[in-house]
Amino acid sequence: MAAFVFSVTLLALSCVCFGAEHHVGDSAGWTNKGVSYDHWAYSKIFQVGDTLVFTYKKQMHNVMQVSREAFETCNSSVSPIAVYNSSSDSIPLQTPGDWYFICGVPGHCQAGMRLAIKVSALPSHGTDDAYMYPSSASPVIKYFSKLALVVPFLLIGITHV
Ligand SMILES: [Cu+2]
Repeated sequence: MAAFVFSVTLLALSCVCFGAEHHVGDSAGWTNKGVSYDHWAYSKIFQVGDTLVFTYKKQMHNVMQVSREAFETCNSSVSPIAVYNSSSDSIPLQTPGDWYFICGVPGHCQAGMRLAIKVSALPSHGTDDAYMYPSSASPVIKYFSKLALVVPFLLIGITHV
């Protein structure tokens, strides 16, 4: 029972303290086979603390984090901010603002392997509600978020009596 409650607590905490994982291109991954990454990103909300996961065949692609200019011109010869080539790259989004990624293999950026996202700030270590939740969150969401945090601790207290 205690183990169950503990895992529920971890789940509840992970929802608040750790960001979402975004798998770029969903099941298609990072590819030059006709995925629109504009379209993929359009429906997503990216926040500080989230992680981008790029999955692809190592021999065929890579991931370069680049400047806006390099993104717009598909110029991979401008020194990139970061280069990833593990075939499964988890990139933590640590700062708010615009992030740009391209594939550095010649022709691939032009073929659509380019991703621009906007990361919004969401400080995750505050204790005040105003810092933990975006001001747009409804009171109901705030209430249940709080409940999700408090209830498992109450349960732990009960099971340990
Ligand atoms: Cu590529």
